[in-house]
Amino acid sequence: MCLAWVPPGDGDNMEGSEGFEAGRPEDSLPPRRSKNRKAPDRYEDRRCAKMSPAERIAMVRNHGDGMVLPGCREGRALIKEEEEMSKEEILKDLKTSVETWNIKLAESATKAALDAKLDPKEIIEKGLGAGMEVIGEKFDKAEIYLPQVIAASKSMEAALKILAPVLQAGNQSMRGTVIMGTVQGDIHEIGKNVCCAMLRGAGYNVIDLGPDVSPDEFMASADTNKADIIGGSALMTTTLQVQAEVVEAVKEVKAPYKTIFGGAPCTQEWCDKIGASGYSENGAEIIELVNRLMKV
Ligand code: B12
Repeated sequence: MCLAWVPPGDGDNMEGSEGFEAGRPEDSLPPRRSKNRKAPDRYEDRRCAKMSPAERIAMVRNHGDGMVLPGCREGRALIKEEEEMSKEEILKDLKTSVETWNIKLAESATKAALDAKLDPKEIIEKGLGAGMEVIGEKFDKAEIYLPQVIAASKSMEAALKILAPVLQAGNQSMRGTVIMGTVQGDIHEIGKNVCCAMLRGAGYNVIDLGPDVSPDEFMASADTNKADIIGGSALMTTTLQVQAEVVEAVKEVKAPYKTIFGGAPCTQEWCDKIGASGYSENGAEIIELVNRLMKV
């Protein structure tokens, strides 16, 4: 009796299906049966090897992880590749949206990035932030002017608005309170907003005082909110000095607040010099910095 032929819906163990497909007479043992796998799946398995990459992707997508054939495994690899590609494309769109001050693209690319489960940190740093870097360079070379920079920052802000609730979700237990603001005389807010979003995402209660914040305003808010840390952003060499004044204000009344600073002209050396508690170069590192200061 030859048991080599297995009708669709009866055989299993489909790894290397050639024997199965050809129905070799020497395969005299009945194929192993599995109660877990449904007949139509096995039928699809056999078809898998003959499919185009696109068909394999569709097949694996329709069947989840139930597939075992090499052809279908390849389908999974193709899906991964496709996802990687679309991730790269989304990051590129995010960067382009800021670079070309396209608010609609910034919003749609941010939503697409969240749908594709990109890490908000990556969305900000590798996508939107990369676009803002280009804007900064072009502005420095006088290739673009203030109106374009304002337009670019509006795109960035529109995207950050979409990310804010996502960053805050799931972080009910607050790790500490941080007062953030851009120092007096300085209206640059984008970097400070990025830092606020990052810290909120990391579970901190962030009170954002906005731009142009005086040392007294920082102190008053820290007292009212029983803050742990005061963070001040300065984007201009002329406003850097206000960071030193914030440290002085804290020291003057021996307040327990730690002070952290950042912004393009700010450096670790400057922060050491003025006696600040910490410095971070970007929004990703600010989380580590604050965790360290809070001993989290
Ligand atoms: C966008 C921008 C603007 C926008 C700001 C829009 C807004 N809502 O914020 C607008 C068009 C309004 C603007 C106005 C002006 N700008 Co302007 N602007 C810029 C530009 C191009 C980009 C800044 C930016 O947003 N970067 C992107 C963010 C994500 O990066 P970031 O700010 O560095 O923040 C990161 C880190 O620094 C760090 N960080 C930031 N803050 C903090 C805080 C803490 C606590 C920590 C720990 C870390 C941290 O983390 C952030 C995230 O990664 C810079 C050029 C540049 N290369 O920086 C010039 C620049 C800062 N501007 C400049 C100038 C001169 C001006 C104006 C005076 C121009 C004018 N003639 O009116 C006015 C400022 C008026 C004022 N009183 O403030 C100069 C400053 C020169 C200097 N060294 O003093 C620069 C450097 C341009 C240049 N090369 O001349 N500007």
